[in-house]
Amino acid sequence: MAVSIFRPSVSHPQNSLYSTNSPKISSISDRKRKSFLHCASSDSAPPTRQEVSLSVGMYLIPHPNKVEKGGEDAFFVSSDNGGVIAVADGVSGWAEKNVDPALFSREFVANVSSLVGNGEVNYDPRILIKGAHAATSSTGSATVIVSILENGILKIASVGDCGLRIIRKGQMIFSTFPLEHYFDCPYQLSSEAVTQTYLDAIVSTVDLQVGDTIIIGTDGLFDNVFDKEIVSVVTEHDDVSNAAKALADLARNHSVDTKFDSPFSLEARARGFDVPWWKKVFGMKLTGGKLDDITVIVGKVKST
Ligand SMILES: [Mn+2]
Repeated sequence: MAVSIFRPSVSHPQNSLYSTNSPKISSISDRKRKSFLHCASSDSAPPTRQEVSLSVGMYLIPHPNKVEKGGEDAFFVSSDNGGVIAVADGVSGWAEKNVDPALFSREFVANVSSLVGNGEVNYDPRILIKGAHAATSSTGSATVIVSILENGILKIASVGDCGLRIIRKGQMIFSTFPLEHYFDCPYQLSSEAVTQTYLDAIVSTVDLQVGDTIIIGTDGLFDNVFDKEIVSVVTEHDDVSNAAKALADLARNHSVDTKFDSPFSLEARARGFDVPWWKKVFGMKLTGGKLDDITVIVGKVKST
């Protein structure tokens, strides 16, 4: 098992997925409050928001067959510009065309890191996706999610089935929902003209409160772990790094458990996929988790 951390400061973006034995914690400051207040219109009082920051823990467990290359998920966590988190999941089908699915996701995430702080992005996660997609020259495709923290507000843009959850006082108060063409074929950004763009991103904004916990992950997490399990794991672990590891470990355990009735198998049956009729006669049904790369990022909202 390895923790892979994308470090944006290195100069060769495609080789910048590093492994380490200890999850990294970084503090993200929401530093743009002054300019926000400055820009507020004078005839309405600016909202008095508490200045907040995030403590972030992260954990990645590659697919068992992709451990050596570090999997095909990629992520970026920034301490610049009020906090940017980006996760991309390289679409594995490209391997059938002799294309490494990790190239597109890693380059996309490296391009997000280069664009952070660019004035044109202007705290808009959709524009950040647009720029990073345009700058990505690798062949391939990826599902992506980008969140930007500004003035206590989390702005989220998602293309495909990466996800984000927010837990407040033991309750899940926000969840993204996946977009897909058909079962197991998510919306995705790609090197081909026919697929989705930033215009297809689902955009949300959430007013954060101190104490909120944000969970961002790839489908390797959400296909294998139910929301109610996410709530209980997060509630049990105060430390964000421990929470990220515990969620990733749970997702891995479920992904290799052929008896576990996972979110993925429930969804598959709901879409009409199941064991043959003669197995149903014996009370059998399609179960099991989904083997995949598992990326989990947990952020806890703190007052600065
Ligand atoms: Mn995946």
